[in-house]
Amino acid sequence: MKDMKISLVQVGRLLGAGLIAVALAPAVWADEIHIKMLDKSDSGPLAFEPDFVQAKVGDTIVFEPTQTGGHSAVSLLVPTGAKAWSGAPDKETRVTLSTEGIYLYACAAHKMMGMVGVIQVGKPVNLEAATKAAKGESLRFVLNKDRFDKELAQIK
Ligand SMILES: [Cu+2]
Repeated sequence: MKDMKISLVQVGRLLGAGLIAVALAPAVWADEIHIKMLDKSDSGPLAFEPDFVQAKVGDTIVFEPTQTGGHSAVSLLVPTGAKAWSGAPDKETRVTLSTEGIYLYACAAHKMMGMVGVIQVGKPVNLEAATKAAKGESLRFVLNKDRFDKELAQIK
C-alpha cells in the first residue's frame, strides 16, 4: 500500500511535468525572426534584410522599421489557408506563420523598385504559384529586377 502511494505521487509529478512541458512547448520551439526594412543593403537599394528566410510553422516574423524611409511589409502571396497581412509604414509589423508554404511580400511604397522578400515555411507546397506570381510582379519592377529570382533560388 505504501509503494502504491509513492507511485501515485510519482505519476502525479510526471503528469505535472508533462503539462508544464506542453505549456512551454510553443515558447521553446517557436522562433522570432527579425527582418530589417532598409534604404540600402548588401543586396542593393531598398531592401529587406535578410530578404529570404526559412522558418517553421509557429514562428513569428518581426519586420523592423530600421530606417524611416516609409517602408512597410505587405503580403503579395500566401499559401492557401494562411492570412494575408498589411503593415503600416515605419511601424514594426509582426506576422505569425501558421501555414506551410512560400510567402511573397513587398514594401507597399517601393514594390516597383523591387523591395520584395520571400519566406519559406516548411515545404514549398505552393512553389509553382509563388514562382508565377513573382515573375508577374518582377515584370513591373524598374529596379532590382532579379531580386525575386535570387530569393526564390534559395528555396530548398
Ligand atoms: Cu520601402
